[in-house]
Amino acid sequence: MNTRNKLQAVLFDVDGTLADTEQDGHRLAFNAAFQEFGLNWNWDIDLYGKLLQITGGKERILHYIENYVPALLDRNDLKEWIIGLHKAKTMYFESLMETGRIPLRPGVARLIQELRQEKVKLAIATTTTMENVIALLKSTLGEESIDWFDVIGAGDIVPKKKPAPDIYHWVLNQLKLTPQQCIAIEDSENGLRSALAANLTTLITVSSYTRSQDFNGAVAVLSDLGESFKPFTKIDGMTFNNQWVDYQMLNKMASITS
Ligand code: XBP
Ligand code: MG
Repeated sequence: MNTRNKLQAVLFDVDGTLADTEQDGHRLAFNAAFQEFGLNWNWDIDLYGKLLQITGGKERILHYIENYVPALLDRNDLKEWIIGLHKAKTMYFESLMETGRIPLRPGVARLIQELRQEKVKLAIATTTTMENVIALLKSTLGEESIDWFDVIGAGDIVPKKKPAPDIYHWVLNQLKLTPQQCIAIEDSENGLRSALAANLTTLITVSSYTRSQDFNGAVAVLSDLGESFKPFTKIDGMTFNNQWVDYQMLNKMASITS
């Protein structure tokens, strides 16, 4: 193994990767905000799946308006109005997270602890709003877990959201690491395109909305990170002699692909 390329950091996506937050988290928060604003919009499970092609909540609302309620485009305060609506959505999402109803996905907590023990840096590269990341980490791993991450890149910190590579470039820059020293873990095609465009070896753990997407270019596509008592299922990509994703497997991935 080329020790020069030893794994230095793991860059985690949030929505769909750390936790399955979309269907019963973000979607419900959007609908609650719509209700608060007196809108008769309802993003059902199917429609929300289609809208997920557009990353970012504010961008998703604008896309919905353009395609489903174009009369609203005449509002001259549209941008501010969307910002207000999205702020309400973020508050609903935070309250939902406080209930603790959305758990981390299999293997996530275990892998995070293992990487900390191995002194591998942890980072987050996500499209979602920072408040959402904090709320999810607090409710699942506890308040102190926020400090376990060396860098958290979230939301509007970069102008172009995934599939643009900007958020990964930003995080790598903050970490002062090269892509060859890192692994990205993603759940969606948009996330994969973003990470690959930043030259990152990318592992996919599919989530409920993303399992039939195109993951060409991923080092491996797995059902989840797996646990010793509940191994992952390999869907595509390279085979590693592991049944759950651990430090050693990620290190192998980083050295093989760099
Ligand atoms: C996640 C997203 C986010 C969330 C909502 O994509 O697209 O927009 O759905 O978050 P990824 P906000 O997992 O690829 O980062 O409403 O806070 O934008
Ligand atoms: Mg995701």
